[in-house]
Parts: sequence; C-alpha cells; structure tokens
Amino acid sequence: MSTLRGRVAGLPEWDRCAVMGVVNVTPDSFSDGGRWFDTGSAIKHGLELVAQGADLIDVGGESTRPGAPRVDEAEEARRVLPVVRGLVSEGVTVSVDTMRAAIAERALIDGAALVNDVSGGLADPRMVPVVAAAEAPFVVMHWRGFSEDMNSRAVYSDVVGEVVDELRERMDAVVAGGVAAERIVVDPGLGFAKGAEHDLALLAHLGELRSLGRPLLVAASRKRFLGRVLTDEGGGVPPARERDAATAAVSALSAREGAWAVRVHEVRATADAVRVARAVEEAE
Ligand code: PMM
Repeated sequence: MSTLRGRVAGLPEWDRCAVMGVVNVTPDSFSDGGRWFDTGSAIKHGLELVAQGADLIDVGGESTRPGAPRVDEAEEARRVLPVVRGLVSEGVTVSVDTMRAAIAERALIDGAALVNDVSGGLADPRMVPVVAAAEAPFVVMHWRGFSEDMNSRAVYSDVVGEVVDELRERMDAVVAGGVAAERIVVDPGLGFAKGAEHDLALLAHLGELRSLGRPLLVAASRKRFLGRVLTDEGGGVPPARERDAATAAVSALSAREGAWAVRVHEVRATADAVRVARAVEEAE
C-alpha cells in the first residue's frame, strides 16, 4: 500500500498514514492561538504530541486564519526558530510552516526536515531556490493568495479539477526551480480560498489529487467546514476546539483514501484513526 501513499525522499517512511502534530506559536491562530505562545510551552506541547503518537511536528509562527494580517519576519523568527531547535534536539522530525524563505533557510540549518509553505512557494520568490539548494522536502499547498482577502477567491466552477490543475502547475514550477519531484508533497489547502462545499468536494475526490503522483497531505483539523457539518438544529456552531472528534473522522477517511499524512492539533484520536485504517487495509 505504500505505493498508494508514496514516499517522500529525505523523510522517514511510515507503514501507514503519518500523523503531523501542529504547534502554532502564535497569539491568534483560529483554533489554538495563544496556547503555546512561549518557547518553553511550545516545545513541551510538541513533545506531548509526539508522546501521543505524532510522527512529525509542524511548527508555525504566522496565523493563516481568514482575514489574518501578516506577522513581520523578525517576530516570526523569534517565535519559530527556538522551538524548531528545541524539538530537533529532542530527536523530533520537525516541519516548519512558513511562507518566508529566510525562516525556512534558518529552520533547515537548525535541523528542520521539511518545509511546509502554504503558498507553495508563491509568497516569496526566494523560497523555491532555498528549498532546492538545501535539498529539502517541500509541501506544495493549493493557494490563491494571502489570508487577508482569500475568501473573495473562493470561486470555482469545478473545484476538484481546478485545484488539481493549479497544483500541477505549481509542482511543475517548483520542479523547474530545482526541487526534486520525489521531495514534493501536495496538499489541497482545505479552507484556503475555499468554502465548506469546496472542502467537502475535495475530500470526496482525494483519489483525483493522488493522480498528481505525489504523496498527499490533508489538513482538515478543526476547520470551518467541520463547524458547518456539526452545526446543531438551532444553528449553533461548535467552536474550533470541539471539532477534534470530527477531525479524527476525517483522518480515518483520508488514511483510507491513501493520504500520506494528516495534519492535526489533537493527536491522540487521529493516531488511533490512522492505525485502524492501517489494520483495515491489511485485512483487505
Ligand atoms: N492549514 C493551516 C496552517 N498550515 N499547512 C498545510 N500544509 N495545509 C493546511 O491546510 C494548513 C497548513 C491553518 O490551520 P491552523 O492555523 O489551525 O494551523
């Protein structure tokens, strides 16, 4: 089945869908902003997620919630780099979630194993050259613009086809920029310039995303579309932190559809979900 999930050169290989735990070192991320904002508690939280079953930890210092303003580079470095170093020194496989080449470059020097750029290299023209020179694995996410006004770009006539085409275009540009194809991970970018109906359509067609021929990362954790799915009869929408069971359900579905990894805030339930998916796969 690893042919279904694929391999990412430069990263460990897991025999099931991998679990990427999220550590947002931000005061304002929509689902966990402010909770791990100092270096010590962010490192401690990352280690807790590993103990709960995370295979790698994604460290970010810039909120990408809809409408979020950008953080400046010095502040992003101050938030992210000490946490990357702290987790690497504990033997953790670390991913750095950044749109800035300078941050990615320094995180890679500090031992990060993967660059997760939600803009797929579009936000910073130096990103692709930096990742190429470091021979680092790279997440190419579907992205249509910065968070400040991304909701206005959520216009599709065929969301699955357009996301696949735009991702293919981005992958080609990244490869032309010198990043080896075997180091690329693709991600549909749930919630980024997408409404709930778009996110659900993408989840319903993960097989078409796999047709891009690269391992697939699915990051549904606590996102708005889950709030909509879980809305009660009175119109009440559960807050982000009450969407973890729904997130684990998406993890199981994604793992069954051959996702390479799922990115989640609450690891324990997803670690179980991917193991159940693996056991069912073995029984096939
Ligand atoms: N979503 C968020 C942040 N980073 N990275 C990838 N690759 N894919 C995503 O969908 C993604 C991401 C926003 O969620 P958060 O603020 O709760 O971490």
